[in-house]
Amino acid sequence: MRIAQALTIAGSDNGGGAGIQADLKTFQELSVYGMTVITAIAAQNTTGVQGVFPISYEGIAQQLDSTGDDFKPNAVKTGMLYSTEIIQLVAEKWRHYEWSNLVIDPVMVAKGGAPLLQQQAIQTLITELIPHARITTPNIPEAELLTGMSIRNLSDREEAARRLVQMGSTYALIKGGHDTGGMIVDVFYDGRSFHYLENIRIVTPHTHGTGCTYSAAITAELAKGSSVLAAVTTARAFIQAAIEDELGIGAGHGPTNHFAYQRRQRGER
Ligand code: PXL
Repeated sequence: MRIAQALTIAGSDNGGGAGIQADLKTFQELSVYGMTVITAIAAQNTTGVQGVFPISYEGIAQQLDSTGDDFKPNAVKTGMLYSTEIIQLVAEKWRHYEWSNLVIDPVMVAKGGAPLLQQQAIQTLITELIPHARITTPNIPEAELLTGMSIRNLSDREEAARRLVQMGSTYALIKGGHDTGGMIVDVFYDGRSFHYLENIRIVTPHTHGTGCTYSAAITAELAKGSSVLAAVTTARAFIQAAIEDELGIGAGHGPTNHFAYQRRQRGER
């Protein structure tokens, strides 16, 4: 049996709830072999980010080459890319190795406000990487920065999704978690029509790594050959379970429960 393989190009979260740690756990839970290219190391816990240490350009370039020269990932996800130079490097290697199924989680700031992408790099993300994306998955604040529009209601979310597709992302997912309602509505756009993924909001502080986990689940499903809508639908159930079955780890914003979805599938809940 040939196992589906996925690569994440992202930052490290020593606390294990976000970044490459969340991605690998999610890939594993969804039966996908995971690989990593680490862009930066964040020092953090559930109370905040204490430091961010970028990996050298050469260090990232060699990780990409070592991966691309031997492995053939079926899907690739990007998380924290940090700088213009790293985004340009990833775009160059993307073309060189002819990878497919790029999932862009346009990570910009950590929950406490620590910057994970330099301000001037947003434009590079738009011009260099988004045109290669199979799907781009911003939350509302990220979608506002990418599109330059303010997003207040559902039709704004639809317009933001249209703009991401105009930028060259084949599909777009605008996540509704930063809205305030009791229902969270994620807007999915395939270039022609919209689909709405609606879920009840779980009131909990334990949402650290939600965006990473959600986009990692999409990447895993794409690696296995799912359609993009099917991948997003499964990933939405994965993240909902991970938020509902909270682990209660740490004194602040704890991680989501990466075990929850498969435990439910096995009837263990
Ligand atoms: O959730 C965004 C994110 C992504 N990647 C890394 C992070 C965080 C948030 O803290 O630390 C490495």
